[in-house]
Amino acid sequence: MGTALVYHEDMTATRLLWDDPECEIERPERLTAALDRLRKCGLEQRCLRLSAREASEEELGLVHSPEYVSLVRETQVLGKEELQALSGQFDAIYFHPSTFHCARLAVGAALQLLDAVLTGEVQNGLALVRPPGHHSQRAAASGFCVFNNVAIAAAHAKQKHGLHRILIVDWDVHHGQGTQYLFEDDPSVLYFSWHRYEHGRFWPFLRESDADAVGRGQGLGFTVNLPWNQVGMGNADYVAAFLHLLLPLAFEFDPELVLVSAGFDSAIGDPEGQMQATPECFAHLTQLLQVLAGGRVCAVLEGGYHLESLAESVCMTVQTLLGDPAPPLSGPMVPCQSALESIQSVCAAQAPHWKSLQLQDVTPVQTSPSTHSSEGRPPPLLPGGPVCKTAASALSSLLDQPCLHPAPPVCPAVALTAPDITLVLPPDVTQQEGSALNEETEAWAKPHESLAQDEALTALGKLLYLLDGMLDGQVSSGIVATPPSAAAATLDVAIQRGLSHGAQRLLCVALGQLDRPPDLVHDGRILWLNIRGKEAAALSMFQVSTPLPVLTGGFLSCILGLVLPLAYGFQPELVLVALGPAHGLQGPHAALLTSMLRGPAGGRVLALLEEDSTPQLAGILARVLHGEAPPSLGPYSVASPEDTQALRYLRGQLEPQWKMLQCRPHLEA
Ligand code: X5A
Ligand code: ZN
Repeated sequence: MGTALVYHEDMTATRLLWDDPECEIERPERLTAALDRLRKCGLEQRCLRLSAREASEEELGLVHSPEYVSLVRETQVLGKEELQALSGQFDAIYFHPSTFHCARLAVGAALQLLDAVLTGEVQNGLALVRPPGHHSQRAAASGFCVFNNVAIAAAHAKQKHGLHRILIVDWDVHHGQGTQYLFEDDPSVLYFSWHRYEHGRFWPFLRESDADAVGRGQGLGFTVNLPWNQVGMGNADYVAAFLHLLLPLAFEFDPELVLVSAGFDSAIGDPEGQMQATPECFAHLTQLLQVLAGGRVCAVLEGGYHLESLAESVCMTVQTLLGDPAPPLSGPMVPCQSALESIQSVCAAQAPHWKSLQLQDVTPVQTSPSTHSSEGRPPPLLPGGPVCKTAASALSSLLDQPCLHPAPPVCPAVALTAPDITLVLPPDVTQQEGSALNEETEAWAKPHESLAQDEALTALGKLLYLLDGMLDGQVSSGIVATPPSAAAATLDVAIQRGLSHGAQRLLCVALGQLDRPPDLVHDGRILWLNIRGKEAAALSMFQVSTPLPVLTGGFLSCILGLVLPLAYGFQPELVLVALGPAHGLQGPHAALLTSMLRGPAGGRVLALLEEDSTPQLAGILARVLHGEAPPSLGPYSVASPEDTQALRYLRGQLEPQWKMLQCRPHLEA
């Protein structure tokens, strides 16, 4: 399951033939710059290259009026003066004799991408197109857009593929008012757009771009506008908007497909957007969307006018679609007040329509919540015998698959350290017997009774070898099976090794009965997060414990509202995620958590699970660490009042120190 890249050179033909300072930024070099950079980075070669076809007039008719299609068709034979006169009838538009051809290729490219994804030929992909589409309306061109490429793709997905729930994420810096108008009463298309707004003082100057435009009729709540009222929004603002707003809605919506109106004028350097988000941020946005819809993500280029920034951001997007880990985000992860005000106003406007938002209207709760018993939880996963054999075969079949995309130089490794089998990738790591324990390591292991046996020590040696490989950058991620009684001890030794190796920030996410090792340093190098089914407590900003939510809704708000904001705020070099005794997680939930924890640490995630976990669990974790999409969680169920209360309490406690937890501005601001 690869990544498609859809393109046609003819789309470089359309260009501005007269003087117009507003339109001159939409140039052919936008496409060539992006494509050249994809080639230079070796990314184009890893994709399935598809040559764009022209959309048929019937396909254009899915969203445009016959009269408008005729009008555009007739521009093919007009002279320059006539083209200019006609262009003047629209807002920020130029026509060229090749416009009709190019615009039909742009739509055709989006449709080809969609068909390739929905027939299962590829997992995801990008269509590199001009002209862009999201400002285009039923009977009007606007903002460089002639036909609405993404809207036609959505209509086609409904009509030809029978889809019922399509999410459109418009991360272009302009409001895709065209797309909004086309679906505003349609509950089968959830349209999310953030955009430079400045209280209505930025193009296209529309009242209906504001947060209170939420759709109409049956479509109430299925239009989501996040207006940015200041320029300079950066990585923290974008990630916060995804974690606190878009993703809760998206999981509740449970889309079958994600379409991205992928404009890169929202990136740093762009003259239109004036924003600050770095190209890496688009890797993170992409990765955050890949956990939806079984990973079926179709990105279609919209704006992006700074050639360098555009090219780099396109590469980040494609690299992530290919499954590579996203590079860590730079800069302080602190959303600005204006961003928080915007996010808060959207939450307020949308809360009547979405259960997932009703819960998170956080009023800091300072009183201690009631303790939570673990009664009523699902039983732990059935013992499925040795984890290793099935995981090994899952992995080797993974490797045998004809790969459209040769893996990047740094691949995941898997060390399953049960006595009967060891499987470690890549091969140069396989040969190793694991590190011999040195004096230092033996001293760490000694106090732990559970590590007294040879087998446990051998397993430990392999884990430590893998850990070193990750810290040295030879391996990106891994899985280790620990002897059942030795999970806590193994985790303890792993942390010590990480620290002695010089790690400055280590995030431990411990699920189930795993206590924080007693002698651990308290100097901010370890962020310890225990999700286990007892009470909610923040002993310090680096030591947090929360009940294990039972229902999908509670699990999601825990991940999106607590774990990921902390992880993104901490910016760890490495994440240890340990599934300890009685972790109680279903495979899809464990896969989602593991997959999302790849984000904050540049993909460096080491998963520890007990040897007697189900084999399916190891296989599923191996696949997500390899960059595959986690399986869908299925229909949304609302969080329990206890889970909501615990989360509110913790957020109230931790928000002053961890700014990424905020989803509304300080009251005094
Ligand atoms: C697709 C896109 C921008 C139009 C700006 C007009 N259009 N001032 O980014
Ligand atoms: Zn734009």
